[in-house]
Amino acid sequence: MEKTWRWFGKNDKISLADLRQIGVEGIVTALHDIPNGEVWTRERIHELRTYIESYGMRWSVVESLPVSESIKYGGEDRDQLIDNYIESLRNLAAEGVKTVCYNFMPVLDWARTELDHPNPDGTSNLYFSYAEFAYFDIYLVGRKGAREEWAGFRIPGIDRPRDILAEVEELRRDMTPEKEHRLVENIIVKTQGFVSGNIREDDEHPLELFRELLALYDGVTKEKLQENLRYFLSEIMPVCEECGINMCVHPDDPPFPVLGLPRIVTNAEDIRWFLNAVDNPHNGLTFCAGSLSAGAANDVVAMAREFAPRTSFVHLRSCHIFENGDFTEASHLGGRADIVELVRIFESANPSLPMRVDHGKTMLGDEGRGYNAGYSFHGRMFAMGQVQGVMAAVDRELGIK
Ligand code: DNO
Repeated sequence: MEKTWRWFGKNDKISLADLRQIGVEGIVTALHDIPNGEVWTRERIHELRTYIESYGMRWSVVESLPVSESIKYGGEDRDQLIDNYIESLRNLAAEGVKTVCYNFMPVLDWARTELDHPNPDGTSNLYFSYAEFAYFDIYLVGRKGAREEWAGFRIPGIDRPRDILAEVEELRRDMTPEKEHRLVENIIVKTQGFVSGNIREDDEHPLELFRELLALYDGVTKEKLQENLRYFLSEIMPVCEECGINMCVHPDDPPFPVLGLPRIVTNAEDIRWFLNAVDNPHNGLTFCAGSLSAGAANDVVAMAREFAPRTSFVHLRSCHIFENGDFTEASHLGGRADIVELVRIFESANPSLPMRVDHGKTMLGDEGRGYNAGYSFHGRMFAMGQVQGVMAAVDRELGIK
């Protein structure tokens, strides 16, 4: 696979010169400063592409060309927004950037409750706690019906019953305004600001904004969201075919419904549905082993075998699920995803697939450097070294040069 790295543009604290030193061949990035829904002009794409190339790498993948909320919930202006999307795709293709990652998650691009959960070895990781998430939902967002939903909640794939409401009340006993502030920051600001454009780091009232965004999805069921994805893909596919663009949807992270919002890319059945709904080789998948391994019922290796032919981009990362269902991000050589086997599968399927290591521990001075949540330098570099070693061994095994 092509070794790529997610780089957040010229303001990223990690430079392209640094990345060349650690074996990076291709860059995964986006025009992060362009508001969702606006056209990416050819000039802007050209400028960033040539900047990347001046460092001896290529712009391999766009992550992400964001899909506006209105396209997802089916707003009145969705056709105009799809036209803009198509224009951006044409401009990207004209500049030779032809792999485009996006997601179809309503409102929240990804969710974690803790960004620096300590590990016994002194490093820290991202973490998802159901109880903290439910606290946020019930007491901070104050979503109507949230308490009732959590009362009957069963964690998908986990047999052990769990009284989330009792845990929420226990958390409440020790809650402080600082802890509440941190939860809001973790769930809707620090994990979102740099990727989604819905909420920015400097928004003064993120919770109010968040409630307005949630309200856009009142009455939007799983079926409706699927229909809107089908509509979007059917509209853009002719242009993707014409220009050779591979669209690759990112699975939902975590892969289960949150905050009453539907989720449609969570497991093998969902993925089969969307690949068949618009059965075109340009309609493909970002195989994010991390997101999929956070689903207790997902067999990640079996999914890789099944979906490798429709995978255009690979994210290597692995989750560990605790007995109670909470999850954390494991080492890239541990956890549920079995990255060694995944490398075998994807190297055999297509050795030129772009792959990036996803997330990394915070370690060796990463803390306090202001990196985006999950996107440390040393932690990701360590993971990249591990994955490069796995790839070299697998390639030898398979006779791939
Ligand atoms: C988080 C990322 C996501 C991903 C988008 C793709 O670390 O995996 O933000 O880039 O969902 O559209």
